[in-house]
Amino acid sequence: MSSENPALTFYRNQYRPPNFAFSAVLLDFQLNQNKTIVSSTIDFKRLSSGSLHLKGEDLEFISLELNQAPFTTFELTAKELVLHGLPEQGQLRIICANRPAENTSLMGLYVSGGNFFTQCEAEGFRKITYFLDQPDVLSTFQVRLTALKASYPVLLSNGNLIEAKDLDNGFHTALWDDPFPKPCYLFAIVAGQLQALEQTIQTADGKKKLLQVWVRAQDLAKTQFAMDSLIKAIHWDEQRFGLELDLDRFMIVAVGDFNMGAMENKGLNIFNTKYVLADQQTATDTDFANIESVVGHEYFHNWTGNRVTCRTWFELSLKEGLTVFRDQEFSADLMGSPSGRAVKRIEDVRVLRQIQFPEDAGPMAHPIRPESYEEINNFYTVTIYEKGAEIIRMQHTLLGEDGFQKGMKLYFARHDGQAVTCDDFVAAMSDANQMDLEQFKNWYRYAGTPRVHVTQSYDSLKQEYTLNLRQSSLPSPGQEVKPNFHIPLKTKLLLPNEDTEEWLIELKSETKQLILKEIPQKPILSINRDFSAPIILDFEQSSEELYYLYGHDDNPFNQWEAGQKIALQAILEQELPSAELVTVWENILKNNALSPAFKELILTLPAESYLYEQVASINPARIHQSRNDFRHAMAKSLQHLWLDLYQSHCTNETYNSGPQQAGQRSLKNFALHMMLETNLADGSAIAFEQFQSCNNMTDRIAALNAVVQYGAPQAQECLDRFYKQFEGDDLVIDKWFTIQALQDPTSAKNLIEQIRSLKQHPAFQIRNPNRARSLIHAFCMSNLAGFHEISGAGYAFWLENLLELDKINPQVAARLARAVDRWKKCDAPYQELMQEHLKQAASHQLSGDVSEVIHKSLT
Ligand code: B3K
Ligand code: ZN
Repeated sequence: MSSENPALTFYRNQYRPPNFAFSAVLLDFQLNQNKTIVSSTIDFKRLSSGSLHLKGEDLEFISLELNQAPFTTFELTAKELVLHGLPEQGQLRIICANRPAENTSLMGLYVSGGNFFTQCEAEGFRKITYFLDQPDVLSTFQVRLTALKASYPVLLSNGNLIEAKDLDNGFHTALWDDPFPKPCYLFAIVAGQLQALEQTIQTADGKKKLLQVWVRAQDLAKTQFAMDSLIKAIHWDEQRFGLELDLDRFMIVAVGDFNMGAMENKGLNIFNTKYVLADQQTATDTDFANIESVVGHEYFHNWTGNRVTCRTWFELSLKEGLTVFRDQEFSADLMGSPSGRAVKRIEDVRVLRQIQFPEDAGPMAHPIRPESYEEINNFYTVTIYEKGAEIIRMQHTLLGEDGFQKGMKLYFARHDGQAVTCDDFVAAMSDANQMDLEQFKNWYRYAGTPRVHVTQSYDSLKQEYTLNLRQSSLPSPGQEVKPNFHIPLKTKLLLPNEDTEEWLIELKSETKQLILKEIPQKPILSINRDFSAPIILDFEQSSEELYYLYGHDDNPFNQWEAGQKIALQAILEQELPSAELVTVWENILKNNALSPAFKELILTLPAESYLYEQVASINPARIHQSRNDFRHAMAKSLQHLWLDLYQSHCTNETYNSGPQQAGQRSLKNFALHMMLETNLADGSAIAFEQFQSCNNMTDRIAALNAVVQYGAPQAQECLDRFYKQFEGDDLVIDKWFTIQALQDPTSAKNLIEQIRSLKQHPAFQIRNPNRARSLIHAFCMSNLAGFHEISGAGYAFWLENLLELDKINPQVAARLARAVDRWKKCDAPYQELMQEHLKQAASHQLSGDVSEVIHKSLT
């Protein structure tokens, strides 16, 4: 059954090209927090008949002129300014006003920390001025900013600064020019009290480029890592993709109030402070890695997104899937070794399976190129991004690096400066390589995770090995039956004492049988190596074979995967680790050829959200308990190793966040947690000591987390000291809230009451998205056992906060709305309780963002 409300829904097949082109736009801003006046001068040309429909939201209309004379044949509604009877070409001048200080949605022009910022993707430009706010309208922009100099000394926009001067009575003005035609979603301005870290670099063609990272003065000391990441990204894109920076100046600006991670505005990227500011005292190794990857991601958009953009928002994965693939490859290359690359791959697949697989099986499931949406902001999802990246990765696997790069060259040769579709991308890949990718495009059209069922047999007399593959798919919303997918499976038959080759199986029909001859002994199948296809593998491999793979697979991803399967089966059967498993763990931990980072991943158990996907009906408390029991038994069975592991991975080296040191710290801190898990007498004392004496945030937060999670006697003292030490440092105080939001409900007393009182803490600011997410979203979406409390108290907390947030910021609220979307898959009484709370939500006046999620969840 489809859950669409046709009155509110936009459909991909209803696309019509715009009937006007806007060649050049001049925007003039008189910046004032209470009321900013925007005057927009647009050179237009008619492309086809009809009136011109300009979008506009929350604007005060002031005046309209055509060719410098008043224009009166227009209609004004709450969402549109419609101009009738326009000539073939001419110039429009529209003056309107908006109210930045009142804008809590953080879309359009808003104020954060006294400075002005904008966010236009996807449809925020219409909150700044009336415009053809859609990505297939490309114009050159000139932007004049005028403001009081003392309050707003810095005035930034896209492109090059061509004029800056002082005016009378304390005002000043700046004029910016962006030579590249762009859609309005890539427009940005920033104005206020900011300072920049600057560096000039030379690109491969010998040109000098000015790079700047703009932040508040007090944050300047935390910008070097972001700058270094930007420089690495620029060089990497030149070397691996042959793509150069096309502007003389490239700026990153950090803002504390931001709906998502960052935004790729042309030449003026705006970032959540979380993905810019870092030093060893305040940022963890993971924070550093995320900064590197997000800085890379936004920079890579300059080609994949900005130079070639999307024709409509249905094509969002054209730029997002491709750019995530590029940032994943950037981070993997920077890991500097094949084992580092495998660690990165495992981390990416974990995210996919923990977050995207549930989405793909739930009521919000959608293809990476959706056919319809109500609110486009709800489609900035792990499906569009992370599954989108997997679909690019599969093309890379099918074509190889050289073939893929040939496809990219053709894509840019054909489409530079255009707004195009996913079909155009696949056509470039296909044409450059003479490979038929027609069936492959089903990955763009259908939602849901395909399953591949595997059976095998071996005939020792004939020395023949037979492999049978069968693909199948479950229905998704609006898609009952699905065709076959083109599935690339990297495969190898492992034969003890023999070298064998990996090859690629392309499963295109429903079933496929492979008969391999001259196989001297029963092989062990290693399939979907490196997770070459984003599928669920249905393969009942014997435990003997799994253990062999766990011990010997030369593909580190599949080695890790075998261990995950063994643990997963045991946890779901409510069993404890077998003696055999403990021996494998010991061997892995003692194997010096394996990196600490890899060992830590090997020991990390499958996440609860992934376990949820493996059962027919979810009992959150039971899954939590059996996972905890398994972890406890693991800690006990290896307890003779933890202290030594801890000590041998402590380092005196000068801190850096690179993969070697970060891996050592992650394994060391894992061992620390295991010491507390087993109640080893000195575990909490060691944690306390580490908390006090460590020189970096990774170790400090790990120690704090350990004492809090295990309810050690020092927990409250550590929390208090941590708060005092970092009071006023927003990003660190976010961590302080999150640690408490993620406490294990089986050991924390009255967890929901604790969360409620944290909401009353003076440092809690619901209007700040990072802070709201650090407590509310963290509890409802990442503390599954705490949230799914059997009385339904977690759901009541969810509902209150959903309604409160929706009034302030619909996008932040709509993310939270997703917390109960898998209600149908849960046992009683969880299911009924969640449904009841969803119905209650639906009975309120909701934003379009939240309403879409709630109604689709209920269908
Ligand atoms: N393109 C932006 C996301 C905008 C989200 C709008 N709701 C960041 C990124 O993917 O790089
Ligand atoms: Zn992106």
